[in-house]
Amino acid sequence: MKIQILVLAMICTLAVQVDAQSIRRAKTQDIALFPQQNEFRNVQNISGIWKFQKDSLAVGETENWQNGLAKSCDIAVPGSWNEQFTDSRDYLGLAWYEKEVFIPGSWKGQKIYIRVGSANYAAKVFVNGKPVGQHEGGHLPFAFNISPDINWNGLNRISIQIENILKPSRVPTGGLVAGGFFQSLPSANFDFFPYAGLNRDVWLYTLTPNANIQDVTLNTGFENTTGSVHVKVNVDGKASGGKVKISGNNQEFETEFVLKNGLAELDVKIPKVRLWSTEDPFLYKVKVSILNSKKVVDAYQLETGVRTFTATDKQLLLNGKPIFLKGFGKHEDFPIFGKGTALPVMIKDYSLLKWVGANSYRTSHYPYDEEYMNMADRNGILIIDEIPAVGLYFQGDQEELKARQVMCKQYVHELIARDKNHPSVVMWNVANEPTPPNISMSSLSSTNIKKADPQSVALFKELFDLVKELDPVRLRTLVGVMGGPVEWLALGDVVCINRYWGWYTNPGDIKTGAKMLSAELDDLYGKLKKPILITEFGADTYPGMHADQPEMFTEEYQRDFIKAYLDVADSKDFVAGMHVWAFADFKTGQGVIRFGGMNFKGVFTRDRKPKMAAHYLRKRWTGLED
Ligand code: GCB
Repeated sequence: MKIQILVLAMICTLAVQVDAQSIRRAKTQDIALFPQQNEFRNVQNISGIWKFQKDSLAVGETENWQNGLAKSCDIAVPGSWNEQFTDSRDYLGLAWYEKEVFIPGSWKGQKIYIRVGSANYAAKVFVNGKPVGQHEGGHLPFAFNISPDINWNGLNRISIQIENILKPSRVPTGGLVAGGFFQSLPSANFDFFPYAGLNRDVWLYTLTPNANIQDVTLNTGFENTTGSVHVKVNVDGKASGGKVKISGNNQEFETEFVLKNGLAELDVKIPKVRLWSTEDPFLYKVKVSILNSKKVVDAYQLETGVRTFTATDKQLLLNGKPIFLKGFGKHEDFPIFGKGTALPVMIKDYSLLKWVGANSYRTSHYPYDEEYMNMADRNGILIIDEIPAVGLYFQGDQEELKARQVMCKQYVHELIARDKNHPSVVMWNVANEPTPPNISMSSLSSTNIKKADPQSVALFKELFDLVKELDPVRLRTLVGVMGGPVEWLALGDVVCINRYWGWYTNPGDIKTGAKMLSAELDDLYGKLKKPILITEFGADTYPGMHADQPEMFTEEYQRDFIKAYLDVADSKDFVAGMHVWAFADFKTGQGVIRFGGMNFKGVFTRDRKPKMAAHYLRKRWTGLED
């Protein structure tokens, strides 16, 4: 025990030393455009098998591990480190990744960047032993220009130091001194396993040297049968202008633009537009190219769906028509991969979403891999895109609170920079279940909700305002916990709540749970007059457990619980969507409320087999029998 405390103290001291060094931090603008291979740009995916070495005594940097790992083993990238070995499940301290890569001579003269899809939680990147940058926060990419550090005469050593210690100052929050039923190992303040490491791909890519397209922002609309795409182009370097070509549906439109201080904005009209919708997720191609001295010097191609997504006081409207959101809260989670990108699982999940009749999901509780977003665009699935602000609280150390707010703002910047052009993304969510002080199971009644303290309202308002500034068009929300204050919910354009009447309260009593839900919904709508989504409701269900009279943890109870909630929702015209918690069973820490370190509220098992509830939902949402 004493040794553990000593090691932890050393890790913390070193973490502070590392942060104190003046290594540049990642810039948000560098992740705006996903690396692309075309006639001006190159990409090399350097994922695969890397070298890996734990640094539990935090000596790596002083011992120059960035110059080569002496006692490494193999590790797969992408993939969390926790389940790839037999001794690292709960290890969250420092660890190093290393890979030697060859950079082709044809890349000489270009700007060369490294992009890391996600390193959970804090990362420092070295190229040939030299530090090139650092980033905090898992689940979002970061990139650094590494051109000056390239060795053109042989291999290049890429070293990435990662650390995932759970701390109260971090987002999501962890390392709190907890007690009672909610205590878990690792001590996360959130209900999913804090999988660490290089969870997504790593790429090297080039940008054109004198001028490159740095960002493109697309916003779409339509009037009658004419669509419009508002295009904003940001250029880094010397370019005079360029053109935007939009093509699709046997049409092609080209518009030229002039750059002023590296910026141009223009509108492209599309007569007889084919709108993007859940039934017909049609995507137009948008190609931007820029010129210098009449010569094209860079180009970038995106896809866009022309659509609008708005809210009335009761409904959500896709292209002006009411749409009811049917779907789930999900996780990136799979055995052995952990939070590592698992493409076959992604494909399977989209086919199951279609099979069950869902039209939407929430990226609970953090942004997902870019491929999830691309697939949502192509499959007509609507996304509530969430920053990793889960389990925020407002009492206690003010410095920690400030640090968390800084992180939340960074996440908002990075998420919108990365995902702003996806037609599938219809709403930004700034937090899941922030916790008011003194919340307890016995206070979870709609009638005794306490008023929020003004400081917490101000902090959320700051996040909502920032979202509006960065994306004036999309809807904004915050997902509220049972017993949470109404003032937080009031800040959003849409009210999202997670509810477990008949599970965490009134256990075993679905009927009373449904009544309480119904009463609370009426009360909330009366106060807020905005559409309400129930973004979580569900029951842990051990697959294969049955009962003639529905009983908690059986498949019958889960099915009946979900049915009761859906029936309540159907009786209220201001409920605009129902997301079952959860899509699939997922790994959590160990604790008495998580049998086998698992949350079993999935309607699919962790390996994606349907439980009874999944068959029930399919029938209810599609009308189809199996
Ligand atoms: C919640 C949380 C989610 C948990 C879920 C549960 O409200 O948002 O992260 O997994 O409850 O199952 O308790």
